[in-house]
Amino acid sequence: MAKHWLLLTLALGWSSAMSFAGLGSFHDHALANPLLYGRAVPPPLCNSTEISTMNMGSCVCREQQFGCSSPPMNCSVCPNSKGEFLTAFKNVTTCLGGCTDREASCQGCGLWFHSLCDCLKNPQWCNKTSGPIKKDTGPIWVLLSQPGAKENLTTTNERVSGILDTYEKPKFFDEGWEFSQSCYKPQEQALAMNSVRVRTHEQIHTHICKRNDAMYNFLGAENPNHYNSEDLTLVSNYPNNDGKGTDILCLVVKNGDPVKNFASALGQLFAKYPNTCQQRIGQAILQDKYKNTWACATNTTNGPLGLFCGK
Ligand SMILES: *[C@@H]1O[C@H](CO)[C@@H](O)[C@H](O)[C@H]1NC(C)=O
Ligand SMILES: *[C@@H]1O[C@H](CO)[C@@H](O)[C@H](O)[C@H]1NC(C)=O
Ligand SMILES: *[C@@H]1O[C@H](CO)[C@@H](O)[C@H](O)[C@H]1NC(C)=O
Ligand SMILES: *[C@@H]1O[C@H](CO)[C@@H](O)[C@H](O)[C@H]1NC(C)=O
Ligand SMILES: *[C@@H]1O[C@H](CO)[C@@H](O)[C@H](O)[C@H]1NC(C)=O
Ligand SMILES: *[C@H]1O[C@@H](CO)[C@H](O)[C@@H](O)[C@@H]1NC(C)=O
Repeated sequence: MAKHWLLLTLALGWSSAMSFAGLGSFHDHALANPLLYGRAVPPPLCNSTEISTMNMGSCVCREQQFGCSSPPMNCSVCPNSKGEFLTAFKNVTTCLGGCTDREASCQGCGLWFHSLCDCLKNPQWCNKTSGPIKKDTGPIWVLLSQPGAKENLTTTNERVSGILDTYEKPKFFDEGWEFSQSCYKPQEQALAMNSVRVRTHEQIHTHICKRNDAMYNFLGAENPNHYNSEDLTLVSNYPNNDGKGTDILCLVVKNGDPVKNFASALGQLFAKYPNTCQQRIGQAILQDKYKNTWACATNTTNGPLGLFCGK
């Protein structure tokens, strides 16, 4: 079957082959050719269930998509001081629950249907994982490091949109943050997970970025003894520099050890600040020059990347 598909693709070109499968407009010559008709059906595109179960032996991954064919969503963020819900525009058609098959042609699900799919299908691009890439086993964490990509990310085949999915069942997501810490270089990089408000992909992912030197210097000057390794504590010295008043709240782990409870700590933060705008919360990890590892939540308008990632 794979051979037939290759030959068909070579003979007709991709778009005709797609039409043949009924996925595009129909071409008469495909029907008229008895050799092709009813035989070489191209492999289907991987669906969400196949990706989340790593059951991908007979499907192919989508190319990158742009925009979204169905009307994109305005996802509600949180009420402003007048009680009006604000919205964040997304290239997806559902705001909660991760990527569904109906969103396969949406840019905001490209991380799931294209990047993660490619990674699971091509282990040479996906050679750092928290477990084997094997169908119907439990979910794993993976490092997405496609050759030529301008940034590496970590993600998982557990289908969840992002940060607010992590704290109610924190074990798996605490492990995800640990996995991410095994993928970055703390001497020069930081980790960051965007808020609901600013993220552009609706599949959980952590950015591995060059660290922000201003934050590196700022945290290096903080006294770690004013913090603990369990709870996110308000950094009272942090300048509210986006003009609207924003907070960062951190826990710290000493001696270069990994943070093991970052998703759990987010749940404790929400319990302590029940009125916080959850859709503005982002999370990030950065190690200072004394090898203290700072794990922080932010509620800045533009998310944590601008604060923890540099250029
Ligand atoms: C996903 O694809 C598999 C294999 O083609 C199919 O059996 C399954 O029904 C599909 N799932 C959905 C939800 O369409
Ligand atoms: C949505 O898709 C369009 C078209 O590719 C793109 O220009 C825009 O930046 C995307 N918006 C978001 C929020 O991802
Ligand atoms: C999203 O919001 C924009 C700007 O407020 C509006 O023009 C657009 O119609 C909205 N789209 C949907 C699908 O609600
Ligand atoms: C992992 O993938 C990279 C390319 O992304 C490659 O250079 C490297 O050799 C691979 N390592 C292993 C152990 O396969
Ligand atoms: C991504 O990760 C790979 C494998 O660890 C590494 O070789 C590559 O330099 C990284 N890319 C970036 C942009 O950091
Ligand atoms: C972060 O945002 C500012 C302003 O938008 C609020 O004043 C803070 O209360 C808020 N901090 C938390 C923890 O919710």
